[in-house]
Amino acid sequence: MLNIWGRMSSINVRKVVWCAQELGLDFQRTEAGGKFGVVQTPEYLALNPNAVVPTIDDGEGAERVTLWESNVIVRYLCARHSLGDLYPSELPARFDAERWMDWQQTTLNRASRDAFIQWVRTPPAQRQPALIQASVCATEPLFALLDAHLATRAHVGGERFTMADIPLGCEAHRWFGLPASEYQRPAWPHLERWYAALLARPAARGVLDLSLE
Ligand SMILES: N[C@@H](CCC(=O)N[C@@H](CS)C(=O)NCC(=O)O)C(=O)O
Repeated sequence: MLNIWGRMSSINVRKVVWCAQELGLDFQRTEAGGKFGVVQTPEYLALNPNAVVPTIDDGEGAERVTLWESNVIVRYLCARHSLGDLYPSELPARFDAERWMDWQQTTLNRASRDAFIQWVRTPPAQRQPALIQASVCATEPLFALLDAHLATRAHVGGERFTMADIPLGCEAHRWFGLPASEYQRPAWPHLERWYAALLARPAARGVLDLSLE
């Protein structure tokens, strides 16, 4: 049984839950992080000394794996359960997927985070418009880049769905879910077509259809 710790309001937990659902895994999720606490307990810190979510525990005996870092967890689950499909076995396809996953974590997420935190998690009176503006200015060209990439392929890694679609799909979910009263995003037709295809995947239910609250 795969154990996942983390609250569904976290983009990083959503990646792991969606991945487990894509793979048809039997899993148990324990609420942790945010209002649920747990992450500062000695038991949790022994699993993840960063005191953040998600964390997983999987397998038994010599096969047992305890992991943190959401994109690494997605890689691990796909490698273990979907080698040659969600986890490409050919090196060019694999590292293309890896590259986009790192780009999500190090570039797109870093740019988009402030707009999300300010518009979704911060009361209006405490918001900092300069932070929002800088985040929007940094993020829109990145989504435009992804839109251009998707103009010539159905999914991030090519024609088929791979592990790379999961972190980027979760990032699109968060940006597309920004309050319409505050933000109108530019038209990104290829990105929107790709995102609609992700939303239609049965395994994305309970993840991409969640509100951001
Ligand atoms: N790079 C880490 C980031 C993990 C992270 O920052 N998680 C946030 C939620 S998205 C967290 O645990 N915040 C503290 C909390 O929820 O208590 C990953 O991808 O797993």
